Amino acid sequence: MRAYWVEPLGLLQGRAAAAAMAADLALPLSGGPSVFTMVRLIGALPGAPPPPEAPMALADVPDAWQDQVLALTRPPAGLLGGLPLPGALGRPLVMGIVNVTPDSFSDGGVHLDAGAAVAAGHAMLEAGADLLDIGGESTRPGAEPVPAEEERRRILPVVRELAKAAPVSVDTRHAATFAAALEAGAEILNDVTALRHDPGMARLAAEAECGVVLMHMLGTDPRSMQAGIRYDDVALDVAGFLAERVAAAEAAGIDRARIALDPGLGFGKRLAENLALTERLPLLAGLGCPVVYGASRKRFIGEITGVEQPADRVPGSVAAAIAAARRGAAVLRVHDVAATMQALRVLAACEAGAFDEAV
Ligand code: HH2
Repeated sequence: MRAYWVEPLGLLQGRAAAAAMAADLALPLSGGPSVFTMVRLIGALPGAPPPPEAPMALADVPDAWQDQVLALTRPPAGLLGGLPLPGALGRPLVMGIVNVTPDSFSDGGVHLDAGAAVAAGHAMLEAGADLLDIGGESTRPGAEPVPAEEERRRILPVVRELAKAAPVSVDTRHAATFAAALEAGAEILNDVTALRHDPGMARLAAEAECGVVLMHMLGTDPRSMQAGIRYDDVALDVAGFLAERVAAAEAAGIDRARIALDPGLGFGKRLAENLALTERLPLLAGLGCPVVYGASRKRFIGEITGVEQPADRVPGSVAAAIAAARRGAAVLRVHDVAATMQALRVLAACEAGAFDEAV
């Protein structure tokens, strides 16, 4: 497990970010648009004395840590094989969720029919989605596994149609499903087990040269992931896990420029862990890969607000997405594309103090 981290703090956006950069008080987080003005040094560099524990201004960072700080500023080598990074676009990409399942926690049964799923995907693209994530197996806490054959039956016609219109990722743990999805036009693998469930998955993804989302989850089984939750420090533990999964993916031949990382909200996390991971999202910038963030309609939004029905959690979900956007997320995985796009556009205009149609 990695023994040292630099946590970016004091983030700014828009005109405030530009002013702090001009005054040499800030550095871009993963190439921007957010910048950071302070850091917390965590752990110990090999051969160097332990750093002060308190957050410090960038000017006070000891020489031995400068390289680690610089690593936070570089844009990742790529986003899932060719999609634009937030530094270039001025906002994160929006990934619309199309669950072709009877039992997903928030939209189960809504798009079970292929025609309805395809129509939902097109509506999300109309509303501004940059890519679509298609899944045929619910991974909500306690969900029963779906045979890979049934999963394929559900998603393939949907992938085939929607891949004609937009980049499509497939939310699956099964290599056989993903192999068929690639043939149907999918370009990105979204594996909630970070290539740990199916031994054939890493090789398949390497050979396909596709984008790969590696997500943190406790264990690999949604039936048991919420049992016995324990972390030393959830943000560092999740970052350490993701660092190991990037190394494993690279060892299997997957190019780092194709990898994105996701803290996996709700996958072996309670309210406190979900909030800590959101608030400390900038820590993941040190891993050098873009970050995917998915809070949409999840239980912790209901726990904060008292809203029972997942479909009624749109405003809370948008607030979480905006919090992640300000903390450097490159992709927001959402059910409610129109609401998220509206919020991102208004956020960009308010922070710039001006309206730029391109954002
Ligand atoms: N969350 C869910 C499923 N897949 N993939 C990534 N990368 N990140 C996530 O946060 C994530 C995910 C769970 O949400 P949903 O797809 O809406 O529900 P279900 O698993 O019940 O289909």
